[in-house]
Amino acid sequence: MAHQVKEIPTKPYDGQKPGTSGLRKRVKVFQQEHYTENFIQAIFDAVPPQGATLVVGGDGRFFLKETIANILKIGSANGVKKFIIGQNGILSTPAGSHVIRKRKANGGILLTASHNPGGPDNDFGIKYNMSNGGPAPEGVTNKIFEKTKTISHYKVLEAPQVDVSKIGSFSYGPSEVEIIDPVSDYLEYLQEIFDFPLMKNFLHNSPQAASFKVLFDGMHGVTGPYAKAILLGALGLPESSVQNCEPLPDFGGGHPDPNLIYAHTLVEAVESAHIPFGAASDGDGDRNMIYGAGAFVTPGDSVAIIAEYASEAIPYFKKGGVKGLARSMPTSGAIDLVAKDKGVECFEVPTGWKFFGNLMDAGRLSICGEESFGTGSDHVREKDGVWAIIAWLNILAYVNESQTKVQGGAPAVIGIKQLLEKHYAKYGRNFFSRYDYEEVSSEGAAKLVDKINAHISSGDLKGKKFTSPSTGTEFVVKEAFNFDYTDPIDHSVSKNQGQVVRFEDGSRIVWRLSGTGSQGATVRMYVERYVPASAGPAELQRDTADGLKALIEVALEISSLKEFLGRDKPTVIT
Ligand code: VG1
Ligand code: CO
Repeated sequence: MAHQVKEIPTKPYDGQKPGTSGLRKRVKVFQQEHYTENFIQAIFDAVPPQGATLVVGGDGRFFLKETIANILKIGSANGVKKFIIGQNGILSTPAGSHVIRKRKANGGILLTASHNPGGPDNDFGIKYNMSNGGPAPEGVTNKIFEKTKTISHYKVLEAPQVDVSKIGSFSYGPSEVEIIDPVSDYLEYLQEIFDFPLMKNFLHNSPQAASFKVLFDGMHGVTGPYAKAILLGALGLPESSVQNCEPLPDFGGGHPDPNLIYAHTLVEAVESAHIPFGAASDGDGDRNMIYGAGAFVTPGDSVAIIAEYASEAIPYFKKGGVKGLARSMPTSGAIDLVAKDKGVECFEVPTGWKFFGNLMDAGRLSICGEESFGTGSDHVREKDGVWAIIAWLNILAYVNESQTKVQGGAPAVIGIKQLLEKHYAKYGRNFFSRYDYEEVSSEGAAKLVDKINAHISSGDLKGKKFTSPSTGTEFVVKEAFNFDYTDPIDHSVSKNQGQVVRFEDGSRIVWRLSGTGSQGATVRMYVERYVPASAGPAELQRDTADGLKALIEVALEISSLKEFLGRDKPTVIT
């Protein structure tokens, strides 16, 4: 049967360059005439989809349905053979990655602006993923960007809009469409990865069960249905173990970013009810925060602790082993210490999950993380919030069970706090914090970058001593450089991925411009200070802000940040 395909003339838009994680803009920008259509056609011009199977889904935010309709129209006209779409357009980012891999699709389009707020006045995003389930590497995103600059028309199939609300298959013009349950493939996979019988036993029958309560906060993002299926369904926890688990197009007006500031509903609930295990995830489900009463786990510590216990506690790693570890450059070096202890490789890659994919595909990387509340493994090719949360539950169940075996009777619960303390006592502690200056002027941000670059090229910081005005602590600069990365597998080079100043005592400061902001510029400043285990419990258990105060003062001084950005305080501290 001949299907009607129409060519619509269009003109290029400026600025359709995918950032750290796809194209992210205000909804209003995507709503401009032909704007979204241009970008979708550019994807298909860069990666021709003839005969391809394409997975499509997103985090449920405003403008999702309209975009899915466009992907179907344009994709079908460009030759997509089959679309696999989450029911109602819903697929968490990691579940999308899994569906691509499991069903051997050629790629996928994930519709999310992650942790950025949603709704008509907020953000939307489009990201292309490859057949390995991971975000397209820079070679591909650059090609997409090139296509957006010369686009002159896009193709559409002339057909009525399809209904994505019912599970099942139907044909759409020359293509096939399958609407799938967004949760079931993923749930089944997690049940293979983790020790569900161990967790169930711990949560229901162990001596610690009565006092070990769990609270998960979906922040009205995409993970609500996943968390309910896993925590309430598979693990049999009571309804009271989840909150904010209805996905909403505007995330209930909130900022779906799981950190101490935006996930305050979780923090407050955990503290007021003394809940030992709290967790939250972001809009599209790839980020996570682990927070128990009185104990916040920094993402750098979280991935290090998962790496520490994985091969003992988690069936997936018991079976496959831990091949290597990795972190993004600004992330603290806690995981490096675990890698050293275990004698496995550890990689430092630029910010953005796409940089982990080649290492995983090559069988050299099993567990990795980013300081931005991203943790994951080679089970998929995206970071995975729910995976990280269940990994923690699995590990806590394991250490408590091991302790019960040794001591018998009803030993005290080993909670998040005790596990952190144990880790610090073995490895020392990497105090870490990130300061974000959001939506500052691009001009000011450029001046800040230029100033640090001037220091880097003149070498004038080397050997220079900086003294914190409030504590008197001295820091002597060891080196200052721009972080460039050569991928060990395909040897592609990514330059200028952050400016680093390292000190003699091992502390460091990093500055980077965000690649996910949708407006103006966002400057991120990362500070890290290592305290060895020999410093003793009092030093190791200090409050983060206190442990980093001196270094932050020095970081502000070196960069003249306040002067260039005109901001006295960061927008967010994590
Ligand atoms: C930020 C984080 C980075 C993360 C990216 C996507 O990027 O710093 O670590 O990979 O967001 O996260 P940037 O360029 O703004 O610093 V999310 O949960 O999109 O998908
Ligand atoms: Co996200």
